[in-house]
Amino acid sequence: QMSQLPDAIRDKVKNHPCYSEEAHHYFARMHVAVAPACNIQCHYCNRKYDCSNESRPGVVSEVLTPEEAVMKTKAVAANIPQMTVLGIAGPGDPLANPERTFETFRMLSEQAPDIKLCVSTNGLSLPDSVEELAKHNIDHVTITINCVDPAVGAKIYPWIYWNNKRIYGEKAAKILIAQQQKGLEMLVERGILVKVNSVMIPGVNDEHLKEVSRTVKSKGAFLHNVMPLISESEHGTFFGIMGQRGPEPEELQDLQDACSGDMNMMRHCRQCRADAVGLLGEDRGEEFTLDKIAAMD
Ligand code: CLF
Ligand code: SF4
Repeated sequence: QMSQLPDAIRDKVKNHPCYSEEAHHYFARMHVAVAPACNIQCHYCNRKYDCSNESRPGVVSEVLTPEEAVMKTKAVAANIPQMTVLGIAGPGDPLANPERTFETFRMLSEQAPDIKLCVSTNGLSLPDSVEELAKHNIDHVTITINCVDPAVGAKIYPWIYWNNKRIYGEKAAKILIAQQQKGLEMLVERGILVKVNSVMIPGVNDEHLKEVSRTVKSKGAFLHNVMPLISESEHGTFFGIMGQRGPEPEELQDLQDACSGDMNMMRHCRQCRADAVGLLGEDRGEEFTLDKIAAMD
């Protein structure tokens, strides 16, 4: 599959464990949790936990300053030679914390230029950030797109924070969708690879995600990753809608199969924490807490 890609794209994905299924056996990623704030509310998010854009609800991530994030990245790179990608994926929205996120990227591109930089966002402020992302040579951007129809969106997003105001319902979803699609187009125009993550919520957007897949493909997204809603009662996931379940594994696979006629599907996502370290599915974050890093030198 990889051998069919144009050279320029193959170079961008061959060491990236999320963008290449083959690469994930050999290459590791790490996340630094530098982005605590968010500019929207997803029904499936509890801010006590990491961003469900990318992560499994669990224990709260330790929020790092950009300086601490750089220290941690260097310590991990020195100890895990397979670590090729540094991602910022939460615990809130990276682009809703532009100073912290871009300061981290700026320092890393100077101090550790061999590490690929990756970011995941809900997309609301993506159009305003594209230029800055391109400036830091970020080749991989993930947008979480759960809908292209505001009526569906209103069931997933109770509100967004936009131009210093809180906006609710379909009006909010319409703005979010427009920003996501515009951001996607702007990234593709600049040759930045875009992966789209979608959270499959049975009875809410499951059928609709086929249309999402076709839409993002037609705009040039490289990969589509449909992830299951993690609905564990102890996390009270999908607030406001009691009893919302996640999909069964077969339902998820059927939807991925249905989308795969039109689109490259990612099927090896492990729904990482916002502070995950190591190969996908492996979490070595405990080895690299700030006090352990301080004790290393
Ligand atoms: Fe992290 Fe996301 Fe970059 Fe990967 S994770 S910011 S693209 S480096 Fe990967 Fe983890 Fe799935 Fe994300 S397995 S949750 S898709
Ligand atoms: Fe939570 Fe992420 Fe949604 Fe923000 S974008 S509300 S952090 S799941």
